[in-house]
Amino acid sequence: MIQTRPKKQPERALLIGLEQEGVSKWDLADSMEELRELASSAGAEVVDTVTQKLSRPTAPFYIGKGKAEVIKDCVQRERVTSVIFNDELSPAQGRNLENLLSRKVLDRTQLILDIFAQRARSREGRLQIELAQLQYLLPRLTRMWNHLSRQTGGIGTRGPGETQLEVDRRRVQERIARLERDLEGVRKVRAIQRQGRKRHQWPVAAVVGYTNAGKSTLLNLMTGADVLAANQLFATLDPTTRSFHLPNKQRVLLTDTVGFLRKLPHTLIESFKATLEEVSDADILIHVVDLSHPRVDEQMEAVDIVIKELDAFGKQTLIVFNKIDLLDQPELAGIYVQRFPGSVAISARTGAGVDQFVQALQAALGAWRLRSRFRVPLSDSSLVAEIHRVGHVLELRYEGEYAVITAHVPPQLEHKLERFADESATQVSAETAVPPFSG
Ligand SMILES: Nc1nc2c(ncn2[C@@H]2O[C@H](COP(=O)(O)OP(=O)(O)OP(=O)(O)O)[C@@H](O)[C@H]2O)c(=O)[nH]1
Ligand SMILES: [Mg+2]
Repeated sequence: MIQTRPKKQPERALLIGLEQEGVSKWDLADSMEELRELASSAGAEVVDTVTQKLSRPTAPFYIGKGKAEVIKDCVQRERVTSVIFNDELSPAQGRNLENLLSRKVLDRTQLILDIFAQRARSREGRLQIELAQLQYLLPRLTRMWNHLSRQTGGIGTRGPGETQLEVDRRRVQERIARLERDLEGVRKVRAIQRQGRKRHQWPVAAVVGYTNAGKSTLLNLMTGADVLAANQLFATLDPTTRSFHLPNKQRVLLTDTVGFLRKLPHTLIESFKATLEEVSDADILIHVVDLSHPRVDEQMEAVDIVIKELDAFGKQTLIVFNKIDLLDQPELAGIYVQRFPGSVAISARTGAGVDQFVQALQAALGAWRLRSRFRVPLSDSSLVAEIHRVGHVLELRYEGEYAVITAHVPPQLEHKLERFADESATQVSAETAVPPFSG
């Protein structure tokens, strides 16, 4: 990445986490490790980590009052410039902690937002991140206002201050509305672009996965693209689409997009709708997994959760276990491939296993080459919605009480739709079977 800003002294960060009831020591250690990675991805230097065992966060300070005092000492001794908490803080907790510690207080959400803000390059990315930041800020404006009133001194400033707060709040709300309008425009443009791709009938595969799993590296390897691939979290923010040909000459579009993370802030997913629609609208998902990561199962689960949130669950998915060149126990690859039938194990760095990946993708897309026609009663709206969600609709007509849909659908949906197959469907697919995709 090109460093556009002058080099500053790195922030000295102290990380704080809670070991809560129902959360194992392991989970805490993991998420603290992830917080550390997030902090260094944001450019901070982690000075120390403090954890506390509590049944639940306290209302005023998140941690216990006594612990907060201990942290205050540590902050001064270690010349800490920012204190980062492992969960989202309430507006009141943030305010109290800042008052007590006299340092910048951040939570996990703000840290992630900050990394996104640093990475955003495109106009779309910037609009999305600004929206997420303002939505985070809005309920916390009082905290900012308290800072100001302290600086300008107490008596007499209260009335005008409050008015100012109202003005600020309205401004932020107006800006949010403006950003939402602009992003709606972006969504429309993206939808038109996708429509264009559909006309070509090239299947679209969205590369999804936990951040740092190797999605961009795989895209670069397959398509010769030049997407930044780096050992940092959220290296990719903007979706990039490139095409390549399978051995059978079929052309496939691969879309690389933003990585997922456990506890990904909801405001962020909401704001990144325009970008993430590339995922919900894809024909097939390629789920890239870093098999060398010690918490591989949890990462896969986190990705599934985000996929559900994006309403893309149930789409045909090809699981790709990556980074097999880094495995201490090489037999792990075989174990995982067996556990997830249809998956493949590769190294996007060395190219090992990539032939199998290509074969698996070709096989998975083979089913897409048959188009079928279905007559679905309009009363069965959930089925019509499902065809749209997991299929690739080429044509939609209404005939009385029926929707007549011509679509490519994955095998599992084809079974479900058997009884709705149009009389002439077999003939249709034989006559107008999609010619080999050509580029
Ligand atoms: N050893 C090894 N390293 C890999 C492999 N694939 C990717 N990497 C490295 O892993 C790091 C992350 O790769 P990326 O391709 O940027 O990962 P990503 O999934 O696009 O990550 P984000 O865009 O940040 O979500 C980079 O340093 C890659 O060089 C692999 O198969 N083996
Ligand atoms: Mg990437």
